[in-house]
Amino acid sequence: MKICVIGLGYIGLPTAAMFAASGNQVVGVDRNPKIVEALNQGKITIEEKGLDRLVRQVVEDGALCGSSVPEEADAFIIAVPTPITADKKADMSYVIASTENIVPYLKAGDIIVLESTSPVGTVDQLMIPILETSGLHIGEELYVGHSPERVIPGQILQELVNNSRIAGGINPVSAEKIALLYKSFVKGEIYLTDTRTAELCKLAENTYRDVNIAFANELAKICENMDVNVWEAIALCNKHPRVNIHQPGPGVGGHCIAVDPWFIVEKQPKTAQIINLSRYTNDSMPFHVASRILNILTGIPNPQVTILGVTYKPNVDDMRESPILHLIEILKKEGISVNAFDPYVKNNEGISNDLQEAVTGSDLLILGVHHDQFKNLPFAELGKLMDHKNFLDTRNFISTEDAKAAGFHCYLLGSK
Ligand code: SAJ
Repeated sequence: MKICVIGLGYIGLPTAAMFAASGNQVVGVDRNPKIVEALNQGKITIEEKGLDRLVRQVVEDGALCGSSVPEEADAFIIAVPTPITADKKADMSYVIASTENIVPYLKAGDIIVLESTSPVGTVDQLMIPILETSGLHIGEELYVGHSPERVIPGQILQELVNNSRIAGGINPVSAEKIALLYKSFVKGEIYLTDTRTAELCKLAENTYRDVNIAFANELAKICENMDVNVWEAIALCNKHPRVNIHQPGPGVGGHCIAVDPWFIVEKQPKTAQIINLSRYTNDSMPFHVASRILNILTGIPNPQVTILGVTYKPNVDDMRESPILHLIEILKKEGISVNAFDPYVKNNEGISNDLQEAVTGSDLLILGVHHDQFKNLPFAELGKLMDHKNFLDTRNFISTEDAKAAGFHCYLLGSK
């Protein structure tokens, strides 16, 4: 099959490479010429385990190439961003533009799949009217639907193949055609449904996690007030066979969990109460951590802190919607001087790759993200470089024995 993948980001590029590696002829389309140029040289512009090798291979084999415009194909996959506006509404402009851009290249028999996470009704209310301008009959000549991915950054290639996924069609035959298309590389089960259900499922999956994390974060605040260690309490609760409380932390980041629940709230503002409150609860966490920090720094003139880890989750270089970036902003507004250190974030002004330099003169070390390499921090050595030896762990990641032995005062989010 010839497949045109529109959008070569975190999802589009790996998906394009997978289709190409499984016997299809794939054109990856992106409006960013740098991404297209790099792809045509077999190079990638994002970091994802194993992706560089796979892309190099399929480009060398002639199975994948980049282009700035779509081409005629048997299937079109739209994997463009659906960001959120300042007033928490889905910005569908990229989906609209991509749908319009493929219309001139459509022919009878083509399959069109929206992969981008989108509000319920996007396929039937937003895309179908545009696709109808092709003059082709929707559901009979054009097979249209939504098949959202379920992959976790850092394990995208493996999860693309092994996870089950949903194929939602505008009619049953569309769902079947979409499922067959993805079966070229998906080994997991593919479940057929309609487009609206598929759209809702994707949003509900990430909202499930957001709501559960909000519950954990609320428990963390409660425990701080009640002299209970939330981490110990959650671990013990989770021994119950039907309880699975998530982990508290400095907030929720990433391009999915911190965004998708708003797509439900936008459409159902009066009904989506728990979802709405959970978003606010998780967004409140950087402020909560900042208030703990201000308390710890009480009495220290011109305080300086060092934050270890700024990405939105551990062991990746991705800073999208990172709550730590938000925390840094809040602290700076409070007049605190902030150094940030992250071994994953390269060539970024303001984020150091030199731990010693980042802690020198600091009054407080804050663990923001639990990258594996932070497990054994050299507290004795770091303490010598600091003005005051304070340590705040927002992830319950570090056993504080070494820190305490080196003279640090240790604090933990979710504990007094
Ligand atoms: N987090 C917590 N406590 C937890 C778990 C996570 O505070 O117990 C925070 C993390 O620190 C991070 C954020 O939540 O800031 C999100 O991280 P994540 O690893 O949970 O999720 P994402 O955004 O990387 O990927 C999610 C996944 N969705 C679910 O697990 C339901 C993934 O499967 C989706 O494909 C992806 O969103 C997506 O693209 O929608």
